[in-house]
Amino acid sequence: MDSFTRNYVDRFMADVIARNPGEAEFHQAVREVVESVAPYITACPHLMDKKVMERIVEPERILIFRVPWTDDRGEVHINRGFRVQCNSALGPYKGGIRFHPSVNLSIMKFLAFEQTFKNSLTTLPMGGAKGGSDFNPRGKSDDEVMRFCQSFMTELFRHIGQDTDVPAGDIGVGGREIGYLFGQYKRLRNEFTGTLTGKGLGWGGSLLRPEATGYGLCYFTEQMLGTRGESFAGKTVLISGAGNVAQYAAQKAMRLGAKVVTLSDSDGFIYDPDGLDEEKMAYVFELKKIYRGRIKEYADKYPGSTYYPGERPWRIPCDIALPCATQNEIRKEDAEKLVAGGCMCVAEGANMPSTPEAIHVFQENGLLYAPGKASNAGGVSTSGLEMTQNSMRQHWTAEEVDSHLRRIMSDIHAACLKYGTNEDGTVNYVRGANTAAFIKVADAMMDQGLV
Ligand code: NDP
Ligand code: 2IT
Repeated sequence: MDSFTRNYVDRFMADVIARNPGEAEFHQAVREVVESVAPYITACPHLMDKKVMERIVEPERILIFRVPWTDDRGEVHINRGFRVQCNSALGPYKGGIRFHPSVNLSIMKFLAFEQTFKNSLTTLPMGGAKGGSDFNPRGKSDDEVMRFCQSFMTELFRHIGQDTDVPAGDIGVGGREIGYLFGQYKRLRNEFTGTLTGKGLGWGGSLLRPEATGYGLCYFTEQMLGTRGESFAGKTVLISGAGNVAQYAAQKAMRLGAKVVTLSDSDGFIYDPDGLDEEKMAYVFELKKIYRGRIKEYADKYPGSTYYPGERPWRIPCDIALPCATQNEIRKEDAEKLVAGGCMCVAEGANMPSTPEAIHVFQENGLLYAPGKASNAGGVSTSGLEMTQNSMRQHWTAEEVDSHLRRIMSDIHAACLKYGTNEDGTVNYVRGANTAAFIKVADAMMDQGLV
C-alpha cells in the first residue's frame, strides 16, 4: 500500500473511531473493508470527492426501541430492540434479526455493515440491514418467546415492509420466532405480504431456506478447494456451533464425502472421531429443534465421542474448518492451532468469526481463507429467492432453488477471484469480496446522487 493510501486508511479509521466510540466490533468490520478497498478508492478521485465510503459507514437510519413483555409468572421484563438500516442503494433493506444477550449497538452496526457488502455480492437487489434484541431465548417457554416477538414487532412493524425492509432469522431467531413475528406483523398491518423471509413452507416460505446458509457455505468451499485441485471427499472437517448454519453445513459436508468430527455451543464442543452420519445428524436436528437441548447430550448418546466443556474445537487436527457460531470465535492462538493441526482451508459460516490477527495467521501460512460475507451469503441469497417467489405468487421446487443457490455461490466465488487473485496466482478472498461488493454499492450511490 502506498503512503497516500496508508494515510487515507489511518485518517478514515481515526474518524470512524472518534464518531463511534467504544464500538469495537463495528471498528473491526469497517477496518477490514477499508484496508481492502482503499487502493481502489484513492485511484478514483470521484469516490473520494463524493465521500462514498464516509457515507457507507454512517447507517441511513438506526432504530432503538423498548420491548416490554411479561414472563409466564407475570413478571415484567424490559429488553432493547434494534434495527440498523445501513444502506439501500441496491434494494430494500435486508438482513436478519438476532436475539442474544450480547446484542448491542456495536454488534448490530457491524452486522448491518457486513450485510450491505454481502448482499451486494449475491447479485440480487437487496440493501443491507440487521436487527435484534438483547433478549435471551434460552430457557424461555414458547409462550414467553411469542409474547416477546409480538412486543418486538409492535414497534418494528412501522419501519419495515416488502419494498422497504425485509428481516429474517439469525442467532436465536429461527422458524418459530419468524412465525410469531410474521403473525403479529400481519395482524397489525392487515396484510399478507413477504415482509419476512424464512417463513414456514405452507405460508410463503421457500424450500431450502433453512438449509441455504450451510449448503451455500459448502458449495463455496468446494469452489475454493477446486482452485487447488481438492474437494471435500475424504477430508476431516471441524464445525463450531450447533444451530441452523452448523447443522446444514455438517449435513452437506458429510454428503460431499467429508468426515465432520466436531460441533459446539457456548458451553463446549463434542469430538466424534468416527464422524457424523445421517443417523447422528437426525439426532442433532431433533435435539436442537424439538428439545432445544445442549450439544453435551450428543456425547451421552454416542459413547465413542467426547464432550469438552468450556473449549472450542480448533485444537483438533483437521483439513478444513467451518466456524458457524459467532463473531471472534477464532483468535490468534486458535488460528495457530489450526495451522499446526494441518488445516488447509477456513471458510466462515458465521459473521466475522475470525479476529484480524487470526486472519493474518491464515494468510501468512497460505491457507485458503474466505470471509463470511462471501462464504455465508447463501442464506440471504435464498431469502432473496423467497422474496422473488412471494412477488410472483409462486413456489419453486427444491431443485430450482438449489440450482439458483449453486449459481449464486459460484458467481460470488468468481467475483472473489476477479478482484482477489494475486500476481503469484494465490487468491486473497478478503480483498476480492470487499472490492467486488464495494464497487457495486459505490456505483449505485454515485448514480443516485447525494442522499
Ligand atoms: P443459531 O441460533 O441457530 O445457532 C447459533 C449457534 O452458535 C448455537 O450453537 C450457539 O450456542 C452458538 N453461539 C451463539 N453465540 C455464541 C457465543 N457467544 N459463543 C459460543 N457459541 C455461540 O444461529 P445461526 O446458526 O443462524 O447463526 C450462526 C452464525 O451464522 C451467526 O454468526 C450468524 O450471524 C451467521 N449467519 C446466519 C445465517 C442464517 O441464515 N441463519 C446467514 C448467514 C450467517 P448456544 O446455544 O450455546 O447459544
Ligand atoms: O447474516 C445473514 O446473512 C443472515 N442472518 C440472513 C439474512 C437474511 O435476510 O436472510
